[in-house]
Amino acid sequence: MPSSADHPGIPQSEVPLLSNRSALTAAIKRAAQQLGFDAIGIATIPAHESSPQPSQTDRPAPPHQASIWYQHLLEKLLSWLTQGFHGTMHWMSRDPERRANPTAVLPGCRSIICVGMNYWTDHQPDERPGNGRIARYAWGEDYHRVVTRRLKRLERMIQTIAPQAQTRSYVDTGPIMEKAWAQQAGLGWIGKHTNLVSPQFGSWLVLGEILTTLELEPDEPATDLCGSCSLCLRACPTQAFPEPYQLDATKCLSYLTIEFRGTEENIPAELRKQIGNHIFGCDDCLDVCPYNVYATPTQEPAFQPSSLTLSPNLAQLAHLDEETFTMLFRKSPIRRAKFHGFLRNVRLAQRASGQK
Ligand code: B12
Ligand code: SF4
Ligand code: SF4
Repeated sequence: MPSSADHPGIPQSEVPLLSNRSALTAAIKRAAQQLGFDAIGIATIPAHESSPQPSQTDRPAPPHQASIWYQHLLEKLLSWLTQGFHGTMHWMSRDPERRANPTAVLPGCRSIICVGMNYWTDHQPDERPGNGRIARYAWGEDYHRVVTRRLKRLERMIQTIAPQAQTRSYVDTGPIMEKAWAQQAGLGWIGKHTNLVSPQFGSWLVLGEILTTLELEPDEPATDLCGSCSLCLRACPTQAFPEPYQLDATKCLSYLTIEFRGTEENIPAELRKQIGNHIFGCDDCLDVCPYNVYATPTQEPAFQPSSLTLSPNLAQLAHLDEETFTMLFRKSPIRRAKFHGFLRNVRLAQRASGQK
């Protein structure tokens, strides 16, 4: 018999059988909080929409079946893709209908448990000449690892208290539009810089979610509080926002320094010049958001920076060999750029700082 020690936040008496919707929702939220998630919310899917939808049959869904919400998501995604804003991220254009529709990912999905982890620390990047800059989300251990570990524990707990439930967890690891569902679940709103802004943590949440067949109690969707502000749009060094709430990733330094696999010469000259000291990711639009005043330092040890990520010395990094790169960044999101991409970024930053 499982003990409550295996399932933080749940009294022993509740462990095996929680069938009541609100008790189940409360127990899951309590457990998620105890597992270290900073933001937790539930988005739900009405029953008549929770059967598998078009992408499984390749036939368009009759209009009465296709929910307005999926259509909304699908339209946003298709418009982004047809404008080519995904660049070389071809995986983003694979089966957009599935990406827009969680019931195609988990047939019978009724609820999405959305979680966020605060990764803000009160350290400042050391941007003295000769150093590169690494985006905050990559200062510590890879959030995919940190969030996935906890979501797996939460999934196990859910399966114990509701054995009939099917669950599937993702942390940027599946075809889910995570920001849109987090907004529906009340974690924050999609800001003009296209990231989720939390009224409690500002720009600094990473997201994850559990899709489940359980019927849970939904939270209120969050309201957009951007108003007339446009600080993030003006802060972008490459004018990567064709309009508010829309990002042309091909111009974004985050894309160019993390996802883009080409050589220096494959990066258009006008963008190459703007890379500056960004050697992995970019926080420029996130940094200026006024809602960051509410950010408090994370208590999560895994997200604390090292001297390497806080003040990365370009001259030293330029001499890395592949084996050392792999060893240094084996638990870090920086692996994503791959050795050749990371060294390309370092060389560009050296050139921008007049070192080469
Ligand atoms: C592809 C991707 C990227 C691409 C493209 C970014 C983008 N904006 O699409 C690149 C490589 C550039 C990138 C960069 C970053 N990323 Co990224 N990325 C993703 C990924 C895998 C998919 C995003 C996606 O679906 N894009 C497709 C377009 C269509 O969606 P969209 O951006 O949401 O844009 C639409 C909405 O804004 C929509 N819209 C406007 N208003 C509303 C309102 C509602 C209700 C809805 C539904 C839609 C909507 O209209 C836009 C259409 O043009 C997600 C993980 C995931 N599976 O969701 C992480 C994710 C978005 N990334 C994340 C992070 C942290 C970053 C960076 C901050 C990293 C960094 N510091 O360098 C930067 C931020 C750059 C920026 N300004 O967005 C986090 C964001 C967390 C948060 N608080 O929002 C995510 C959620 C990963 C995670 N699990 O935590 N990323
Ligand atoms: S991450 Fe940097 S380059 Fe990308 S949109 Fe934001 S400010 Fe612009
Ligand atoms: S900087 Fe201003 S416009 Fe941009 S996300 Fe924050 S509040 Fe919205």
